[in-house]
Amino acid sequence: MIPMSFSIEVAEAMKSGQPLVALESTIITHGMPFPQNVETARLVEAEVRANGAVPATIAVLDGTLHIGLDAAQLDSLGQAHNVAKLSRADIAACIATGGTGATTVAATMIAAELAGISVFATGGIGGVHRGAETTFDVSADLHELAQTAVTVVAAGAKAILDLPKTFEVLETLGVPVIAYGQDEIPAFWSRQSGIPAPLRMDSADSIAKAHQMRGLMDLPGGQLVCNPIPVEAEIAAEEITPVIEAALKEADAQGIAAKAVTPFLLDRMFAMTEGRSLTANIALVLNNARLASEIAVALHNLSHKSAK
Ligand code: PSU
Ligand code: MN
Repeated sequence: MIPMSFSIEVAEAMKSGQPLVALESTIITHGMPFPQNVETARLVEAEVRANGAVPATIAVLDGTLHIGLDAAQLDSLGQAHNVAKLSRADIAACIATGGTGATTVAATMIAAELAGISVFATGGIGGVHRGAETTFDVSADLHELAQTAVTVVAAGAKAILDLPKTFEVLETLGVPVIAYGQDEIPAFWSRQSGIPAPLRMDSADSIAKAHQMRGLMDLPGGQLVCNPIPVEAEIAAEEITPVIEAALKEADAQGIAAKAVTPFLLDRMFAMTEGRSLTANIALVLNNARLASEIAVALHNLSHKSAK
């Protein structure tokens, strides 16, 4: 048996058949500094509730896979040091050996599917890193989207990545990439990437129907919904690009590799923008939580209709 534990709120929601939205924990432990990380996690959960769904923040604590964290668990995770960053490769080993770890997009998708949760909100997914032609650094998030049936709402892939290569790989893997309400894929801190979106949808209902159709057709894998950051929180591409380039240069000079790359870059961007990158990151996560909740509610209504 998988040691799994459901928070009281999540257990109640499952019993009474309410829509749920999964949330990841790597953004808490490796994506934002304390105390903004814990504050943001709470705001995101509140945003999900305000939009008619129930939040399930996912993490591995002392060998148990938690679906939903209580206030004390969230607080201690947000302040803990040396928490593992778990992806598909290491989540089982962490549980089996009694470890503690935060779940990335890939690991959160795995846990959400195990728990029967179909919709997940995050900030930005991992992808193909710049220079991947020599480092081979491609996030496991991409392959997870190709095999696990969860709809992931993000503000695109993090702009520290090679975005054209990231979306090429998603196309190769057969992952539907849906821009919400615009024709271009958004670029995390900025609304535009210059990359045309393969699919565009303007309502949560359409996204829910597409999710349901993939299930009916037995197509494995999920969907990536790219929700642009709200206009008022955006950092224009001209402004953020030099900052990204400076952060990348530092990472290179210091020989930062593998799992450390994304947290290092986010942390340097935070320092170099005097916190603006973080303010934008918080705004986009909240915006994604809202859309994910609407999709979860729409999917819930669809499955009830088809059951009748
Ligand atoms: N989104 C954010 N901040 C983050 C992440 C996403 O706004 O820190 C995390 C996610 O957990 C994602 C991970 O899965 O970064 C990608 O890491 P890597 O590039 O090492 O695969
Ligand atoms: Mn990587």
